[in-house]
Amino acid sequence: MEYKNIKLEIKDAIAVLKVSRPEALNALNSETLEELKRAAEDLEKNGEVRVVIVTGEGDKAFVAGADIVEMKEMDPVQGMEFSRKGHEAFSKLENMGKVVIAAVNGYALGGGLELALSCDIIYASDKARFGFPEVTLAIHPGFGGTQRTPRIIGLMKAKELIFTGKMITAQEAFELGLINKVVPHDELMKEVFSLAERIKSCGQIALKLAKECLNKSLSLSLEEGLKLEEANFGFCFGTKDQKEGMTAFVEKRKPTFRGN
Ligand code: DAK
Repeated sequence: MEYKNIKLEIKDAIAVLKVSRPEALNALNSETLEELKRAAEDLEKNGEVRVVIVTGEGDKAFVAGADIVEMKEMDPVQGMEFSRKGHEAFSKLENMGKVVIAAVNGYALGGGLELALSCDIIYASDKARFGFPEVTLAIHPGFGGTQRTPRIIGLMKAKELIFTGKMITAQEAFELGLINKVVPHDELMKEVFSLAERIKSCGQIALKLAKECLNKSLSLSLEEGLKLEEANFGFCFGTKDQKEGMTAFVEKRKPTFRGN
């Protein structure tokens, strides 16, 4: 599959999806958003892929936001259309039936932070910087930032980040609960691959169903969420992997999961 602004590499069931517009610090223009959506759809369908890693090209930026040059002349209708494209791409990643890890290698600002927040787990380099600078441009986050951030770190902390547009370090982002882990810059990809390998070795259907339960936990009532958990838990027992996992435990050997 051909892409202009992203690079996609798949090896040993792990896909690395890299946003690649280094001349603009990987800023997201409409074309890149469309490519991200298409890549997420392709990865969902690709039976070879078990875990996806999202990162940015180069040493400086994960994604430095939505493309300001493209946004500059937009009218309200074009602004809404641009926002919709971002929502479609990021929701595909968020709801993909595979675990998606963000490897934040530098600036994750505005749309870049929103991209990371649509991933399941965020590991960041100690050089990474996070923030929502939108209000300094007289707009507000438009790719899910106003909705996902309070769900992840709480309303008050989300308001402070979004109302000030301030940039924070990876350590501060970790302390806010915005990201999972900070690692030395040169070790980021090694750490992320090690995490991906661990997740890759687990039951794929169980991971997919757990992700559905966890994502929906934020919008369902507890009662509805527990019903979904019952159904998905039950579903696991119809898979060959569940039999293999428990048989391997009893036989004191490593399981071999086949994703069925
Ligand atoms: N868009 C376009 N180009 C960008 C860019 C961006 N977001 N960020 C950087 N670049 C370009 C720079 O213009 C520069 O290009 P040249 O001058 O070389 O041609 C090149 O990348 C290198 O950047 P700098 O020279 O500025 O590099 P520095 O190291 O000095 O600074 C920086 C790095 C990340 C601090 C700085 O580049 C910066 O402040 N960038 C902008 C960050 C930003 O404000 N990002 C948030 C964008 S707002 C919505 C939909 C979406 C959104 C909102 C609403 N609706 C439709 C409602 C989302 C909005 C955003 O994400």
